[in-house]
Amino acid sequence: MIKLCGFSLSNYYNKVKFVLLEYGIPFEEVPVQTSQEEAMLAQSPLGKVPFIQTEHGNLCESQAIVEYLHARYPDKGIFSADPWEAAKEREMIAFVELHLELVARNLYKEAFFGGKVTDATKGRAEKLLTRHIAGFKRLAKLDPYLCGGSFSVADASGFVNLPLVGLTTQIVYGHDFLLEAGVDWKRYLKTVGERPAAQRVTADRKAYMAASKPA
Ligand SMILES: N[C@@H](CCC(=O)N[C@@H](CS)C(=O)NCC(=O)O)C(=O)O
Repeated sequence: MIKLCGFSLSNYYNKVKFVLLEYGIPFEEVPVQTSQEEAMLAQSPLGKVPFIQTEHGNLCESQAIVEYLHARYPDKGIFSADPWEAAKEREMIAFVELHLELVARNLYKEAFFGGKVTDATKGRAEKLLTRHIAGFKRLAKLDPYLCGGSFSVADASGFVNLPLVGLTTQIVYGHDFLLEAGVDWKRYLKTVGERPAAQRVTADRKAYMAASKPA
């Protein structure tokens, strides 16, 4: 059975977990923290989560994992059968992760971890996010799902990543760039959040946060 390694606060861990749950693929969770220790680097080359353990060995990078699951379980229909639809789902995932989340990530230190980022970092992230969110808005259907009227694998990524972008900009700049641009991620979250897979991901994330709070 596939072992999913990481922790329930990680957005990329939760993306893969969402996919495993949503498409009914059996898996086991193995709690692993990020680290730069040799033992961890031997498992995941950058010490990042998630990674999976399989009978073939380990695999990291959430999108590579999702692609592997799609190829290994072709009957599950993780990506659409139609090549165009499937390509649009991949495009959407790339947009959310590379152009939105990865840019916002430069600000997490200040948004969530009690640190500070430089004004230069803030300025650069603001410029990029403004441009990228406008592009995302041109692409995303949000009626109600990212790629249109039906849930797709892109929503596993949207569900875990869009709130981070909204919350980060709200905390760091005092306004939510997504909401301001007319991307109603809160409504989107409600819609996707009705799915049992999303509910499990959210419940586990909350439990993890509660357990990590100092007494
Ligand atoms: N591109 C990677 C990103 C994974 C990632 O950044 N994971 C974070 C946790 S959400 C991590 O391991 N951070 C620790 C580090 O960067 O050293 C993926 O899609 O899996």
